[in-house]
Amino acid sequence: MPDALLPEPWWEEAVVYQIYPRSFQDSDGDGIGDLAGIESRLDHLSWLGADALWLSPIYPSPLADMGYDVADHCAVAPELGDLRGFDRLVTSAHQRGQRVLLDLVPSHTSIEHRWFREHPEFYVWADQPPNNWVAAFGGPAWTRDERTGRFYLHSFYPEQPDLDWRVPEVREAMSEVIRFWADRGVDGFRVDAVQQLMKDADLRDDPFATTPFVLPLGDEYGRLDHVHSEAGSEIAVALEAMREAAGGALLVGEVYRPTRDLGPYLEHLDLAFAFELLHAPFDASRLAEVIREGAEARRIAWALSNHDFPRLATRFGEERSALAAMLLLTLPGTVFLYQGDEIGMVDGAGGSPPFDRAGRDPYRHPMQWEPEAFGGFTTGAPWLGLSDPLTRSVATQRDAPGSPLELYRSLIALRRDLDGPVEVEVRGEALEIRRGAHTVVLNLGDREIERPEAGHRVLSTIPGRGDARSIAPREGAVFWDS
Ligand code: TEU
Repeated sequence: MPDALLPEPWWEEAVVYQIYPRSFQDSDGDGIGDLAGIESRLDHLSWLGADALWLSPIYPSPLADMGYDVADHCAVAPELGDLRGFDRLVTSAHQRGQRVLLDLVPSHTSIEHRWFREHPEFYVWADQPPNNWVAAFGGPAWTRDERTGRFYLHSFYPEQPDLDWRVPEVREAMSEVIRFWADRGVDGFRVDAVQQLMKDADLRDDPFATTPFVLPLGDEYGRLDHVHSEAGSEIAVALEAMREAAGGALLVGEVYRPTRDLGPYLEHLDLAFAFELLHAPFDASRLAEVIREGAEARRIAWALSNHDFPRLATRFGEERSALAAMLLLTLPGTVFLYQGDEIGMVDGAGGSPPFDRAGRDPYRHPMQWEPEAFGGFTTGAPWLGLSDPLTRSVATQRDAPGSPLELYRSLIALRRDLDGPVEVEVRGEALEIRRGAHTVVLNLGDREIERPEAGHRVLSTIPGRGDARSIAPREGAVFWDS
């Protein structure tokens, strides 16, 4: 069927809300967020206008990588709930018209997964480390297994051995996982670390990097140019298997590569994140460049933050975060929001000792619902202390003009009226985004600038601007040429 005759997939213009399950809402007072807690907060997503939710991993895990070390792909971690609770959550979300995405972690398992003991042939082994590859968070990518004396490959922590996707039984096992959840009504998957699925068949050394990678990497990882340890040319073999198992369910890839490299992934995945936007400095020319490139690549999932990187409000400060929200939510295509960004949550202190060895606790603090000590997140002792619930919470920002929450909600509502492809232009320090009859002007500079002649202001990041004739320093405004 020609593309034009196909019905638009549900995710085409969707706003997907990322939930970090341990930190969203606790329902039983153990201090850890859980599925029943998430279910009890679904109305927040409806009120905000989100179309779908993505749950970071909910599976049993020894938590070496906070759930991205999966010990059983077809179960729920006991502290988060159980399969019946999961089914209830899916039903409740669907009743509200919300789609549910799970996090699929196909490139590695936990070292405690039964496959590692029962099916060593699912993993990549060598008698001695065969190359210079390093793990994403530092240290060698090969670790000696005490039982066999042989070395296994791990792209991340040593507790996360890499699966070998060249092995047909691995593809079949992971396809079964996909079918298991799709049969339970899941609408799609965010696919973790896709660039690490297929490596060089001959396990050749990575050369030293001569120029910095387009995206930030850990110091040690960034020293090498990952031409052999990542992005293997046979990626289609892995992605085809996933596509076949997923059928029409959404597959959105976390492909940590520059936008220009996404083509081969998008042949099988529906969407891939534009990490260049997430990491772009807040500078009009660079933003214009990454948006144009993403729009050209099509089928891009736009996001400005997630559980791996410093929070938006910490990176940009309050005023510029409002501009960033306006930018994100006026782009065409699928948009992902990370829980807490809608109330301007900032990085917290992290655990002591830290839960995550790579230092990512500060981006994973519990959601702040109420202006009270534990933020309405739990009645017990929170697993990770709250950051600043007395300063920022959903309850105090709801219906408060000028609050980040009100801005997010208005932007999502306005988003429904935006149509047409995106045209971006840089005007001095301002970025202008045109979508059909709407023009978005983000004044990133310190000087007042002229507003577009036609149309009137329908939304501003600064309350009380009415239809003022100029655009204030660091104001973002949307104009509608009716
Ligand atoms: O992240 C892996 C990933 O590809 C990058 O986002 C990573 O930050 C990059 O390689 C920088 O070196 C995913 C999850 O989002 C993360 O939380 C997990 O720790 C990781 O996979 C391993 O499963």
